[in-house]
Amino acid sequence: MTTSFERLGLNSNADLVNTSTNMTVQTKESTISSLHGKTSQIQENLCKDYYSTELNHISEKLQFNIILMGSPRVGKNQLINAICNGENKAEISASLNSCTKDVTCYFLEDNQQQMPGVKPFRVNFYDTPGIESWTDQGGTTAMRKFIEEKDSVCVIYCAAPGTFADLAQIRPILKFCQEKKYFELSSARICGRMPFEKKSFQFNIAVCGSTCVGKSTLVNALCGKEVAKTSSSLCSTTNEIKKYVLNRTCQSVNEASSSTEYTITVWDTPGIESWTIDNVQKHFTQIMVESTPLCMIYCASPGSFARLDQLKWLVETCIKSNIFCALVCTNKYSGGSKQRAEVLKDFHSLLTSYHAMTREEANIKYYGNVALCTSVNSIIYEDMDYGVRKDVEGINELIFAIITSLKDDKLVAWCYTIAENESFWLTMRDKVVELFNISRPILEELLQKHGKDMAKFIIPLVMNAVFKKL
Ligand SMILES: Nc1nc2c(ncn2[C@@H]2O[C@H](COP(=O)(O)OP(=O)(O)OP(=O)(O)O)[C@@H](O)[C@H]2O)c(=O)[nH]1
Ligand SMILES: [Mg+2]
Repeated sequence: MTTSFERLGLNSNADLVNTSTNMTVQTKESTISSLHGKTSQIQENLCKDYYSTELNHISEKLQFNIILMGSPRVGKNQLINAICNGENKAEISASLNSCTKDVTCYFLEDNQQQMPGVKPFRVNFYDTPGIESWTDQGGTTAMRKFIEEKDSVCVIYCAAPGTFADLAQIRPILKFCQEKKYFELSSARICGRMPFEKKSFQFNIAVCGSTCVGKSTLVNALCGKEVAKTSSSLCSTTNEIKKYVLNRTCQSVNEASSSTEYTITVWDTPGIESWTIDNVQKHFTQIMVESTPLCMIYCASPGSFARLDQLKWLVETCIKSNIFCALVCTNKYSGGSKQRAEVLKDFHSLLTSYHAMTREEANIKYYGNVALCTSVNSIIYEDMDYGVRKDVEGINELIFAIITSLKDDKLVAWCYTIAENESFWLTMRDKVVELFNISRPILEELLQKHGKDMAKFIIPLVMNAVFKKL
């Protein structure tokens, strides 16, 4: 295995100075015992906490990358062989010339600690050429890139007494590793860093718009259950800011007893059309800025009244704070198609002043990863007088569009928000699978086992896919 490291040729013997007193050199014994301890612990925890089928899927791809750095002939290859239980994996040379001219990969499959049904882990050792002979910037930059690319669990720096090492080159790399926590042999890194480092996450979603446009109905349609109270009377149901708290627990894979709590608060707000802009700012600054929602959903229905100055302030505030905006024409059949088109036109012209429209798909206009607008029918629409009946429309598409627009932990929180929406997971399953590149055989197996309760296993698969990309 080779990479594009730039080598300038070896330094002459005259350059050799003893700098080893300033460096930390890990002994073979401590490295070996640390590695064995950690791998078996990780394996045990995975077995306890994960579905076995999913575990198989993960462990198929489960690889630890360890990068060895240091000057030539300081015993990096010897160390690899020692860690690999004395197997002669890495080439050793007695000659003065370094053996390692390019990055070489040696691997160790942990076949000693196999458990029934668990595939062995693979540890890749990347033996890198001595960095003291690289051009200053080229060497450290290439090494940092390589460490990041390999997402290594550990970087071992080797130096032998009496050899030369340029600390000016090493320090930035060690600092980089420290910042990225590469020195930690952390099992959390197997499935990604983010979700398992923190123990609880708080997320918010703000839903706003004028009175009786279908805000609460949309919240229920998105969540797939009745969380918000709705009313068909002329009187407004939501006369104060209401919050619906959804608590989800995600089983952690790195500590048997621990789990990560996701708390998602949906803020269902009263109609704001009669509020002064000062009031809008006062109430929403608290929701928008202090709790930075992962998404702001603004609702307006055809023929309803909405204040564009309020909407403009909301959108602007969100965009500044990196809050995704979904402008939704709710209860789309309640007014004529002309009114519906007008609402969408207003949304479009407002959003284009912040970001150009990037695509239109399934009746959804996207404005980069900043905003979208669409129209939905959250519940069946029936007009007996005219014999009109319309099914629910656009909800699954809206959920999926938000999935494609969010990233990382916000995306996971959104998935948890709509976790109980069976209709979404069933209808949009193939799209979700395709988007996150989820293995179909694994999915089929889980489907057969767990049937309808799909969110329970599809969300961990999504999480796995999301955090692997970090
Ligand atoms: N058919 C149909 N009816 C809807 C839709 N959205 C809302 N409605 C109806 O419109 C009425 C008002 O809906 P709500 O969800 O309570 O509206 P809201 O915006 O939350 O109202 P307030 O909280 O009072 O401001 C209810 O009778 C809903 O059933 C929709 O998409 N389709
Ligand atoms: Mg309401």
